[in-house]
Amino acid sequence: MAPSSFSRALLLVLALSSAALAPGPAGATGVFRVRRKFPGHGGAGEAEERLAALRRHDGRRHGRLLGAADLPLGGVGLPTETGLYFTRIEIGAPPRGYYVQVDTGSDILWINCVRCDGCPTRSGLGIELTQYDPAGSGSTVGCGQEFCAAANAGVPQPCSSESSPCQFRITYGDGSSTTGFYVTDLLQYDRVSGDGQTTPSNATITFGCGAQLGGDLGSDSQALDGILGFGQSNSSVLSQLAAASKVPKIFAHCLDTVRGGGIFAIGDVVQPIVKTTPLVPNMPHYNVNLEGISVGDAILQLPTNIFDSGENKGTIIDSGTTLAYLPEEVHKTLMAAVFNKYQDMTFHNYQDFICFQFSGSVDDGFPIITFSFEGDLTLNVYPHDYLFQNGNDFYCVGFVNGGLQTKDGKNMVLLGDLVLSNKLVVYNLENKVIGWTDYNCSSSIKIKDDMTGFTYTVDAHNISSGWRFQWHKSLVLLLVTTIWSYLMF
Ligand SMILES: *[C@@H]1O[C@H](CO)[C@@H](O)[C@H](O)[C@H]1NC(C)=O
Ligand SMILES: *[C@@H]1O[C@H](CO)[C@@H](O)[C@H](O)[C@H]1NC(C)=O
Ligand SMILES: *[C@@H]1O[C@H](CO)[C@@H](O)[C@H](O)[C@H]1NC(C)=O
Ligand SMILES: CC(=O)N[C@H]1CO[C@H](CO)[C@@H](O)[C@@H]1O
Repeated sequence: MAPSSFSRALLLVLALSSAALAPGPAGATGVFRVRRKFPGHGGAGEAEERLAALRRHDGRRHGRLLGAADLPLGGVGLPTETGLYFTRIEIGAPPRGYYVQVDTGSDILWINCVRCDGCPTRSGLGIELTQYDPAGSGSTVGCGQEFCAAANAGVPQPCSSESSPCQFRITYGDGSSTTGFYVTDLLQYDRVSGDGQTTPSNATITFGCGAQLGGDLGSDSQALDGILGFGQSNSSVLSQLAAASKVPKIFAHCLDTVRGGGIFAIGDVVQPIVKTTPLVPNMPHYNVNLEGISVGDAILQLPTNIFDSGENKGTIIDSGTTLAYLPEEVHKTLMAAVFNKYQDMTFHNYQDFICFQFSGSVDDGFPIITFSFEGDLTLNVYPHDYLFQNGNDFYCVGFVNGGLQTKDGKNMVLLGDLVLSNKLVVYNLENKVIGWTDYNCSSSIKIKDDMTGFTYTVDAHNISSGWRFQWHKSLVLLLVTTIWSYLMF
């Protein structure tokens, strides 16, 4: 199992430079749960051309009798709680259930497999972990199969025998990783079939079977059975369901920090209607063009082109990341504006977060931050969202100083759950736009079912009940992150 050659990896360096602040907050109560996986991808060029061809193929398919799917959500995306959102999927015949993180920042679905080396057996999230057995109804994908080439982003890899397993490897910068091979099996999902109702439905999908887990991914505190990538590549579950004419390439999430869980649905959302902004084309992630930031009524004075990060254009929208990451200059200017009224405030540096004592309502004491995007779309971030409470009258700022440094040394903005929560976010890959609106994530949305022409409500779920946060476990993944896939044989 020696690695052969790696595909060109986009190395993303998180510069974690926090101001020198007074240490030792009195009110702090524990270790924050922050997940920051953000994987990069192979180079553009060839890989993108291949993916573009696959997308054109998807666009040509006819007979649009597409249904909708409902994915029950659990978790709370706050650093003081689970720090992530997950869903439960069923795989195999007969089906077994697996808990997987929902992540719009990566592409493939992978789950831990039986006899997996280093995989967790218990989870601090209070869920029961299950390891997948490919010897059941699954079949191994050979490295000669088209899926393997597409999943490896078109980087030519030697393949000694057509039937040698198609390998995958995802590595995170803190040394955590998952390695394994692709298998094909039956996915059971809930097709939306009435108001608040679903019917079991199935589709054959290809996903990663994790054979070896290294580093913090295997630690108990935030352990899940795997990760369900909702990226736009041809290898994502969404693309596979769309290619099988099961669903349109449209999905939406509403991540609830008030009650936990929320809404995650695949299908054509008709209520609420959201304003949208175009996706930056040919990007491996969901990138949009950020044009400016306002604090209260004042527009932040920032250097022109600060949000134009060269080769990797735009701002990344990523549900698999807990916080929001800003380039140093943006962070500095933003913090100065937010705390403008409080010149005498004493700050504490707690696990690289800026924290402070405050009594009263933060919504009354602090301004709303508004991000403005191409096409007149705005994103309001309220004080109760960007200032998270960590003990009595003690708050920390969820904006992290240090963007994602790309190969060409430019910093990118990454917006995670901190700013995406309590909003309905719609990813319409058919129209290549993304949009959102403030929303009550404990309520419901309406989705049009092309199969019947009817419009159905999809309700919020919360599969985290019974779960209680355990403070003693530590997992802070605020490090260099990189990913690559390659063939091993
Ligand atoms: C998959 O779905 C088909 C048709 O919807 C159904 O006939 C079949 O029994 C399902 N298979 C399993 C294993 O659930
Ligand atoms: C959100 O929706 C839920 C369910 O409909 C309702 O109980 C709750 O009061 C709503 N919250 C707000 C703030 O309107
Ligand atoms: C969701 O789960 C959390 C954690 O178990 C629980 O506190 C909350 O009451 C649940 N919310 C609903 C609406 O069931
Ligand atoms: C996983 C998957 O659906 N792969 C598909 C990507 O697109 C090509 C070409 O259209 C299909 O042949 C693959 O099956």
